[in-house]
Amino acid sequence: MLSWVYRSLLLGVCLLMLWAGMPDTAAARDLSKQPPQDQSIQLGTADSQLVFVPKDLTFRNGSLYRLHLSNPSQLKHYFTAKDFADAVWTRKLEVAGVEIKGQIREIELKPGASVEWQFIPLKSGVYSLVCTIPGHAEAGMLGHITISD
Ligand SMILES: [Cu+2]
Repeated sequence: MLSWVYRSLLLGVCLLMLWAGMPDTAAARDLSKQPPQDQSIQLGTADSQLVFVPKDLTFRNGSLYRLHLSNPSQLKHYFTAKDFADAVWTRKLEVAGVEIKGQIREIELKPGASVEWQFIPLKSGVYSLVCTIPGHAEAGMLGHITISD
């Protein structure tokens, strides 16, 4: 029969083993190290429709994403979602061999341009997306971005 001293010792050893296992767990919790999930959005269409395709995007809080933005149209467009931009941590924005790091507020895409935006959503909610070129939102260039728990 084990006395409480032995039981305490056993518990201590177990806790020590748990603690020894911690470095692995801590490394797995570095959210920026996870493989990115790909999603795409088009700003306008090749036949000049003033829409986002798709008009709604959904991301999961805490996951790393690589959002491919492209403009297949003949007009320039804006990806403006300021509240969404404030609700994510940007890992980088990559375009034609250039990486931009830091907070992103708004992205302008000229005809034929494309860019990759890597970010991790941090704050759940539904955010509005709009193209701020005069007349485009009125014509339907609007959408929503959802960050789910
Ligand atoms: Cu537009």
